[in-house]
Amino acid sequence: MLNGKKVLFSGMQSTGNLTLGNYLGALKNWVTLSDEYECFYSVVDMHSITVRQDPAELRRRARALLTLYIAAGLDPEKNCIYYQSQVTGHAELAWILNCYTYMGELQRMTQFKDKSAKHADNINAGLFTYPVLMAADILLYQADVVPVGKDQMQHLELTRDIAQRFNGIYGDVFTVPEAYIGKVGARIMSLQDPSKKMSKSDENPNASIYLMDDPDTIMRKFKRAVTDSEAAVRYRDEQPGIKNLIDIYCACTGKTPEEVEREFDGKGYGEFKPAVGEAVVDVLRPLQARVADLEKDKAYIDSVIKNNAEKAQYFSNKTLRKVQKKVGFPERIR
Ligand code: ATP
Ligand code: LTN
Repeated sequence: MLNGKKVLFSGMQSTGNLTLGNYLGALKNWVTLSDEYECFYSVVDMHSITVRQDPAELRRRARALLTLYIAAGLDPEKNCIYYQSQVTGHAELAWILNCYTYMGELQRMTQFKDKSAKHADNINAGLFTYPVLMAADILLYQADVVPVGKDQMQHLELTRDIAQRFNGIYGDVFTVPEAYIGKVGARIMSLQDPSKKMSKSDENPNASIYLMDDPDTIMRKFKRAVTDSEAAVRYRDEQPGIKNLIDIYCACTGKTPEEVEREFDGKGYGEFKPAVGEAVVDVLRPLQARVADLEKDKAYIDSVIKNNAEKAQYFSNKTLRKVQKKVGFPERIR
């Protein structure tokens, strides 16, 4: 508990440009959750370097992501929005937790297996201990809840195991976090292959709507979206492409799938696809405008970065000092 509220931690990597999936499946929910919880939302740039990055590009993207958090509606006075790399406790706690995590546990992580296959020329130790750094992120702030996608559940389970193991040895040091899984329907699929999720690392740019895409690009991508030959706007598993478009339309308009089926009853995809495109444009237009405004105010963003890094450092130090004492490091004299 912090200021009478439960603590929430989540983070996103600044690799690639954010997609509509990241927004509807994560960022939009973060904004809703920010009233109820004391929130820490990090740009996890230390995780990003587990795969090779261009330095200038990484810095630019990290700032763009932080700006987007604010543009999406996260008030940086109420939510701690900060760069992971600017708070020293993440690396320090990760080291300690490394010594309480078994090789076998990390070897079982499916993301490690997937990423090693994808980056066979760079299977570095950071990629292997990625989940330990993630555990440190969460445990540093004594987070009660962690909103994550299904793909991160295995990492969250490991975080809980590490926390319980540590608490078992040293007493109640860490809060054991719970996953917060968003509503169903928040999983947005690729526009080119509806059996895969929309992902910012997809090589085909037509598969994803990027949050900064202009209206013409958005309309074009929806027109080209892979559907089927049924020619009926029905919400069913046999029509995964259309089902995905209905999910997107619902997420952007607040309508239910039944309402959408009724609205487009007897109408073809030629009418439905542009309607989905327009609904998305209507959601992204104000978001893009806020990003543009924020980008003009460099001093404001700089002050958010500085103040929140200090705030995160302050809270994380409390946990870190406790942990350092428990494991037997000498007390710091200042
Ligand atoms: P990458 O392609 O780099 O693996 P990604 O686009 O799959 O990235 P992540 O960085 O893994 O996204 O995830 C950031 C957040 O966005 C997570 O909370 C994840 O659950 C959510 N998310 C990612 N893709 C989707 C999607 N298609 N639908 C809903 N939520 C998503
Ligand atoms: N691994 C996560 C990003 C991430 C995270 C976290 C999410 C890093 N640390 C802590 C929640 C809590 C991802 O790739 N989506």
